[in-house]
Amino acid sequence: MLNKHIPIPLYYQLKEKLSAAILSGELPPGALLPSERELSDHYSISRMTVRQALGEMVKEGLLVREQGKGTFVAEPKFNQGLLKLTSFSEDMRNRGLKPDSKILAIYVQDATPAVAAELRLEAVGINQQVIVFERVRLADNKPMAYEISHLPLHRFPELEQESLHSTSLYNLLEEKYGLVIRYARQTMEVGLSRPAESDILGIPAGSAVLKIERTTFDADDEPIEYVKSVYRGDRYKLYAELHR
Ligand code: 16G
Repeated sequence: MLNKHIPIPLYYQLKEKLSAAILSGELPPGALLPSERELSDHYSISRMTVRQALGEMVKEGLLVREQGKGTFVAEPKFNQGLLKLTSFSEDMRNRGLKPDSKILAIYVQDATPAVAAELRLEAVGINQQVIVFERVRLADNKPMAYEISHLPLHRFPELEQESLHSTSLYNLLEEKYGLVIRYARQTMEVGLSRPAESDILGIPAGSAVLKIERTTFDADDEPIEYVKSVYRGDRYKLYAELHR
């Protein structure tokens, strides 16, 4: 029960109780919470107080609201390491999840000036076209990220024919094309999902997302991929080990 005789607000006490139940596993990921009315009856507090506690927990990413269905315990976030160059497939397998992709589109187009600069296609005589892969990345069949990869056509003229369903791009480049993927430069920024991205990722429009841009280089220091990704903010947190 909540204690009305101590100077700790009731909504805060309820939050603490629910958070402790989530942490202990008593309320596991995906569990449906009792309704606002049930919680207010059970704890003898107003529905406003319940709403405040749940609202804050939704904002903090501990709970998710699904319209018409109720409030659920959120899936835990993944720690995404910042120091190793890994593929999505490797990341998911390391977490014991099955990686997969849904291909939304594969096409060849002229590189925009920004993409041409990233992939160093500006030199005279180089084919300025890129192969573009638009993929939804899935973990255990749930959407995690949306990626648009651009690869220089002159390096991979046959790549457009490859079936990338359930296949790792990095694996294909390494195994079939004998490429050595050496390092990448990456920026990450916080953003809000656009309506189309929200539909693809199955999240409400305007949700917090992580926007990542990466240029990947081979052993000769040549750029081989420029990717723009939108990662679900409710499933990822960044992790780094810092030394001094
Ligand atoms: C990661 C990379 C992406 C790369 C993909 C390869 C980021 C932001 N993106 O998702 O650039 O194309 O891995 O994954 O990290 P795959 O080998 O499983 O296709």
